[in-house]
Amino acid sequence: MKEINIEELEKRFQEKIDADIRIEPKDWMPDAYRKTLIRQISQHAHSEIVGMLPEGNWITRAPNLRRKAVLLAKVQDEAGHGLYLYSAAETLGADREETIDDLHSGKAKYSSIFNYPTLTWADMGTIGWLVDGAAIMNQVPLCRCSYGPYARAMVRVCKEESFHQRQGFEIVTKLAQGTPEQKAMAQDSLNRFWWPALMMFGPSDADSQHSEQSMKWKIKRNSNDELRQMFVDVTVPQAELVGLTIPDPDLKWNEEKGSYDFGEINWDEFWQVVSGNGICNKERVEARRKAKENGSWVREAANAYAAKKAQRKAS
Ligand code: FAQ
Repeated sequence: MKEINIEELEKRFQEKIDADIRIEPKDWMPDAYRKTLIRQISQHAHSEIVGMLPEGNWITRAPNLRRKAVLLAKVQDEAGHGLYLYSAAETLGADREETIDDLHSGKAKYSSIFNYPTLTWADMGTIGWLVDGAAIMNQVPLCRCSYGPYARAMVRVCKEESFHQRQGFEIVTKLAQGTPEQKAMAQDSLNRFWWPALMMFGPSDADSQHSEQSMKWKIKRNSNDELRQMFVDVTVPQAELVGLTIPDPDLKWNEEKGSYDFGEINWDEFWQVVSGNGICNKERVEARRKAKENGSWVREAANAYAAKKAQRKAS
């Protein structure tokens, strides 16, 4: 039988990608493609799981039963997203236990946005509106990602994120149309979350290490700056509609471009947060570490039960 060399395999792989043919778990793929996907998907999974913490913090303090039920459902959805994503990473050979341990040791990244505190009820609105809004902008193109299990997981995730975005915008709208104190609370929340939401899209294209290769492999379909610009363009009119002000003195409609110009992101702050020095980084990782520790008796009991059952079956 004719042996196929690695260059030939890589060439055929890229041809499949160029023809928009999905890559599935048992297909041949370059090691670097597998590694990039495991990195991105596991970071994405961690973001969903850590992302439950800032909102989970407000479930007991939701202002009425309806708001509590909606917030509870939203936070549970995020847990589900994390689980689909850990499963998608497993289809590439990642070990779930090791992946989670990497989060707990501080080795693995997760989205910078979840290292900012949620100080008021208005933050529940702003997170849905801006954070889920940014997540959708980034994730809709991922539904066309070249790797099948990731792309398929994104379809359901995006549908749920869309509901999250609407519930957030509804909270913000209510507050912005409420008493002067409520409107001030919504504005203060927007002031604190606007710039961190823009940072969610990652470093500028000039500084993005992975974008060029990930776009060639059609893991990413748009660059970080393209998606950030699209997010600004859809979000500014929404703020105007509810009478809130985007905290950026350089924000200006550019007629020629047909989009908004906006101010410079504080990249020092971004890299500080990404490297573990944000306001809540330590607290977030500690909360996840403790959750694993507190649940160890359940896993031990389940394993002991499974072992006993297997023993009985064998005897
Ligand atoms: N935070 O070369 P690039 C959500 C890292 S889900 C932290 O541009 P890439 C749902 C990046 O990993 C939100 N780190 O990287 C929800 C890389 O480091 P590495 C999460 C960041 O991968 C809502 C380095 O910087 N979404 O919110 C960030 O091509 C509400 C260089 O960057 C996803 O994960 C950041 N913001 O592009 C839950 C979507 N940005 O790995 C609860 C999938 C960059 O070399 C409540 N991921 N880095 O050590 C992606 O689309 C991409 O991975 C990007 C980054 C766009 C995030």
